[in-house]
Amino acid sequence: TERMLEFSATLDPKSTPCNLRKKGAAGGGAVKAAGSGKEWRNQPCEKRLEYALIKGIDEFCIADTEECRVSDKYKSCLEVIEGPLMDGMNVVGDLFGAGKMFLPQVIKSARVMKKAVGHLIPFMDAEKALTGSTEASTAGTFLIATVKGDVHDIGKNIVAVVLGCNNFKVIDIGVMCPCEKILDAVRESKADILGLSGLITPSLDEMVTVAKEMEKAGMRIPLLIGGATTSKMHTAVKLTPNYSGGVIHVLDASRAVPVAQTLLDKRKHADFMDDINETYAEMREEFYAGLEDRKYLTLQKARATVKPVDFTAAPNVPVTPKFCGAKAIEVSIDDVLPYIDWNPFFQVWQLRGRYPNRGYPKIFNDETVGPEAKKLFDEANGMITKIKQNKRLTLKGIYGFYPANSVGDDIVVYTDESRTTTHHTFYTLRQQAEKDTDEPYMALSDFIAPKDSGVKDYLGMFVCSAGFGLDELTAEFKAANDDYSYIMAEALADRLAEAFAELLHERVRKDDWGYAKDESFNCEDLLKVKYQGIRPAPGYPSQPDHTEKATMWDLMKVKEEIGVELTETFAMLPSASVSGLYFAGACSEYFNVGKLTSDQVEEYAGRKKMELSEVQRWLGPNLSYEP
Ligand code: B12
Repeated sequence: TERMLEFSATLDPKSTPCNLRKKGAAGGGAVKAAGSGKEWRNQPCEKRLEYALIKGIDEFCIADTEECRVSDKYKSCLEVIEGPLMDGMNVVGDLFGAGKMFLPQVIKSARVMKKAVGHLIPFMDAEKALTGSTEASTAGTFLIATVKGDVHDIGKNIVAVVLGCNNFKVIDIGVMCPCEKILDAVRESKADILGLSGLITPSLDEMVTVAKEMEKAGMRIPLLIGGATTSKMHTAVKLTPNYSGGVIHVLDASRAVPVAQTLLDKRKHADFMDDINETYAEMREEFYAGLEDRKYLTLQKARATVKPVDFTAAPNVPVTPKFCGAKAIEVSIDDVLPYIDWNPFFQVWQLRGRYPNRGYPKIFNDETVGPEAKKLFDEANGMITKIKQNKRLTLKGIYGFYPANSVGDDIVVYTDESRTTTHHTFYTLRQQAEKDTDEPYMALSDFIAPKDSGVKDYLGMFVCSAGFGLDELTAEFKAANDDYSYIMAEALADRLAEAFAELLHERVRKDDWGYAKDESFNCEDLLKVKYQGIRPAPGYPSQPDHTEKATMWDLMKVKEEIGVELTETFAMLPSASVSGLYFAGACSEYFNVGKLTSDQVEEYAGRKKMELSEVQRWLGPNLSYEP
């Protein structure tokens, strides 16, 4: 109950007890609506609430809750919550667990629940004054946080709502949480479980810090790990050995519930943890055996595999961009709409079509998820229209081109066309894991003409954000207890940021850099990367080092020009932002740097003039060895 009270603390003032009815008076929720699709309104109020919770209909929930409250059946508001409302939510939880309800529906159910509970709060306060406590049982207290430096919110929010629907008291302490803040919050809230979330790789290391500190502090509560960058392997290898209270990696929101329930069930906890620990121990063995088995080329040998590109002959002759330096731009939502890739949007909502209806738009034909996917898509477009009309989001970006050449595995950027003074240097990493083929072992620098070739080449870069205005928008949804719209707005801003990057890249190819003036691809082709050139992002597989973003920020004065900032672990704020480098050459392609050996890491640290230990920390997931 406390959880719901907190959920509803900021509820719309409409639900103050101004239209208080006398006990026993009719609630007025039922209507004569035969044949109107509202026959469910003729059922008793408990059944109506259950129906509304399952269907996510919030239209009548306050009237129906009020009817329960004033009926003689319930002695207190608490009984209404623990009775009909929790009963309805239990059905929702069961249906979701059984795969019969989908995530968007569950999040709408949570919205109904919050509104209903929010209506009861003022009455509960009055009851509390009379009778003392309004404490009720919960499934347990779950504290959730995104670790220091990371701005990941959406996955964390989804997990929080789904756990809330299953009667957990969820305390969400937000994003960018330093270790001390997390530990203090655990102590203060007497949390039963701690959940950590992270989107980018530096967060993996931060999670290790939290695990170690929990151990030092003698904590015993289970630690749940989730978020796109996390994995079962990382949890098994890096986290479990550092915390003896139990660490479990959880793949998605639906799995978070049974895991949390099992952990808090005294009869099941020990067996469950034994099982997890056994699996993770096996994984650790596999991991360390793999480290020994894998073969790598020395950096020197890897470099020797590179076949020189003739940058003086077609199609590799560099094209001179229209300008050098950086330009800030603003685009409209209408500009980017045609470039949206809707597939990750459906992934956020855990809606997956089955073959042959896998991706968008075929997902709408899927027998199981099709109708829900279509409804979600329509609602997403409805929200986009409102965001446009009310000018709620601003899309700001910056992009630039610079005279550049490669020098070994580095890319030097010159102050001007005279190419005499180095302005900045980008450092790239080369593949070393042995291949079965005679393919070269690539580094991004291979795609830029070497300095000693005398060829004038260029490097481009960009930062795109669709997150300006998002915090204000989501704060309004949060205040209205509308998690569905909150998560929807975040998911859409992410889509707009990526669509912006796609649009800008096309403009760059066709116009500003103009190396593919006659290109003519539809959106599907663009998303399949049929065009010439690449835009690898620091953090993506061909450049796993997030610190390289700092060079882009410095060169283009990103923060000063458009206001996108970097956190201490190089996440971007606002969170709905993407950044990357542009390589124009026909020879450029995406690849995965993969694992690196110490010879390269040591050399890389020397080139970057960084402490080896620091470089090893940033490149943690890419090390083929234990530092
Ligand atoms: C969509 C996406 C984006 C979006 C939005 C990201 C966001 N805010 O969530 C945008 C386009 C903005 C983006 C940007 C970037 N991204 Co991105 N992105 C993705 C992508 C494709 C999907 C992530 C996603 O949103 N999934 C849907 C959400 C709902 O799922 P989720 O976060 O995983 O959460 C679920 C579970 O993990 C779990 N969960 C989450 N937290 C918790 C916590 C607990 C306690 C529990 C129990 C469970 C749990 O439940 C959630 C719900 O089911 C992934 C690749 C992938 N397939 O995962 C890359 C990925 C996460 N991105 C990555 C990177 C590098 C970036 C950028 C740094 C790239 C760049 N230079 O521009 C930026 C960083 C943004 C920033 N602000 O700093 C990397 C991160 C790894 C790394 N190397 O650091 C990934 C893994 C891609 C890759 N393979 O390299 N990205």
